[in-house]
Amino acid sequence: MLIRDSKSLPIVPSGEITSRDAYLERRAFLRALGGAGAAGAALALGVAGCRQEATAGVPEDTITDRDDATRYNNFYEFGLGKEDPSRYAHQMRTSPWSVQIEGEVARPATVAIEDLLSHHQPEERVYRLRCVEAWSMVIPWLGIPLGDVLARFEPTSRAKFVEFETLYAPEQMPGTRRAVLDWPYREGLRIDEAMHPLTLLAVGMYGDPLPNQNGAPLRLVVPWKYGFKSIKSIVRIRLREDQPETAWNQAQPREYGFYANVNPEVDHPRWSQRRERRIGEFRRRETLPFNGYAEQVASLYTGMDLAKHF
Ligand SMILES: Nc1nc2c(c(=O)[nH]1)N[C@H]1C(S)=C(S)[C@@H](COP(=O)(O)O)O[C@H]1N2
Ligand SMILES: [Mo]
Repeated sequence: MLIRDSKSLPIVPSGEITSRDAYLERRAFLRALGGAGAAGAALALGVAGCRQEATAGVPEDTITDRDDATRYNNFYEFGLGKEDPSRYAHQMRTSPWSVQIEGEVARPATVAIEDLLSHHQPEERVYRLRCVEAWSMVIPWLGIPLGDVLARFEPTSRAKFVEFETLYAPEQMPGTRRAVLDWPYREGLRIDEAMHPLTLLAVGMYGDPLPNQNGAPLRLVVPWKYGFKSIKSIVRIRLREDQPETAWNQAQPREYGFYANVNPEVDHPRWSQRRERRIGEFRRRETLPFNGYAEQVASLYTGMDLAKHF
């Protein structure tokens, strides 16, 4: 299986896995998820796999400080400031939580999150996260390939796209009292993007369950796309024949495309995407095509004009 093969392991090149000791102390959470064995294997592969992928000329990646990843966030349902989510997201009730899976599937269902997760072994994946605002981080996620989850509900032959929806609970989400976006936050993927083995449904990070500000209890992670595609706190997954409307594309269609693949050649109308600021670093980095995952995903877009379908 692709993700168990150290050569294709979707891990960023990293000299030092700085918080490795911290992970080893957090086995209890992994065990609770039923994935102690799998997570152990992923850790070992992660350390070995990193070295092989280091490429000449590209500075090595180091895992972002956990405090940065949990205090510098975008989660507009809790406000526009980077520290608003860590300040206010505790107001979101994440238990009980269920996810509605509907549309073009043979077995639509409303599933409690515990049931959804009980069929899968969470894995650790260290991914770069590149925000469209030109900052980036490197985050060790715990999650399940989205494709494995979708397969259980049996997508029909008409399922060409997947639409996702975040919880919309104004009394718990002070940011939704302003019409910054047309709530609920919605995102979408083409079905082949959704089924791609890099695409993750994350339930944890840094060896712990997801903090609310990072999208507890369940969020999408699509590492080769700008961060706004990685929708947080998901309550609905709808398979569809037609391309869904997405919240950011609806708000600013010229600035936020449906595809949103990380691309140094296509500037945001208001700033360049050629470089990025890695949180915790001083010098800016070159933006990598598909955020460094071109080898794994470029073939999904063969024949497409990526400046037009940005
Ligand atoms: N529901 C929801 N999901 C969201 C957002 C949001 O405002 N609301 N922001 C997105 C953006 S712009 C980014 S960069 C990432 C940030 O994820 P992080 O805070 O875990 O680093 O979440 C994405 N998912
Ligand atoms: Mo973002």
